[in-house]
Amino acid sequence: MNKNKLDRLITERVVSDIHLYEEVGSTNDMAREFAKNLMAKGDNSRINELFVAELQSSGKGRLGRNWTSPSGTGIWMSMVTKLNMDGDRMPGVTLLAAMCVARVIGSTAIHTGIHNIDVKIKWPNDIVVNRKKICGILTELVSSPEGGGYVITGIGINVNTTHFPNDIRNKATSLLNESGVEWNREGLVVAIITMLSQYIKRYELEKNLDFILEDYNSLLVSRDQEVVLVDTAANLEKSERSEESYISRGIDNTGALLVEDEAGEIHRIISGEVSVRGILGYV
Ligand code: BT5
Repeated sequence: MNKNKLDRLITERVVSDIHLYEEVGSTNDMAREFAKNLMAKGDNSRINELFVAELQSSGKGRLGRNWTSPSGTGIWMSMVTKLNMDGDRMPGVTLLAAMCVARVIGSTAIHTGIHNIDVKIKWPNDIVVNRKKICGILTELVSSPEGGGYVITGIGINVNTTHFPNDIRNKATSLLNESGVEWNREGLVVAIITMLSQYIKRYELEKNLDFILEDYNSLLVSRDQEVVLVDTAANLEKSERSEESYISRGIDNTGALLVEDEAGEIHRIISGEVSVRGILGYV
């Protein structure tokens, strides 16, 4: 990744600094250490700081799962943002990040004349293209005992990746695989981080997700379709699916997913409690 092409983020004051690494364990862990150090020093001045790596040797998903992050082909990045809201609003940041990634991929495709990219959000933290996973988001909170703290927004995007390990080959894809052309990683980083920092500021002010609701729901995969709920605490590959199916009705302004049961009753699913699957598989 060419740092000069990311510098616009600094000159336009979107982020205060960018840390670019050839190899790290996990950019979320780097960002977390950084946030902890800031808190230990009592330094409240920095707002956004970005950590980007070419390769992650132990990229993380949720609940201890792995994130495959091969060298030079993807975007593996984490943004540290000073928390100016209650920690319990943090799951909303995951949805904002998903929205930004989906919108930026969609608009980049249009501007470059690529028409075979159908980008959707799989609530709460996946972006899928042509029904396969192209991006995952891992948001973490570093809170201080005195209140306040930092949000770490980790974003992993398979951009120009051509090979995936066997265990994810059927459900993972990349922008190159789907479009047949290489994508510019720096351009995507600049556009996503610029949009995300604007969205986070607006979320802090408005304290709810009304401002993205319609747009988000229009991008939601399986909307108005049948879904089943899977216990995330169990191993997803082995877990039993619930017998009952629901109709996905989109998110509300807190970020919860609304699902309708057979009796027409609406249930709110809070991010992290369950995984939502289409009736035929991953999407
Ligand atoms: C996620 O978790 O999807 C969150 C991934 C976040 C990755 C970013 S990269 C920058 C930052 N630093 C980190 O260490 N992490 C963040 P989850 O919903 O739990 O999905 C994990 C599952 O996705 C795995 O169990 C695999 O099945 C699948 N998977 C792993 N690597 C993948 C990849 N490169 N592409 C698509 N699917 C993948």
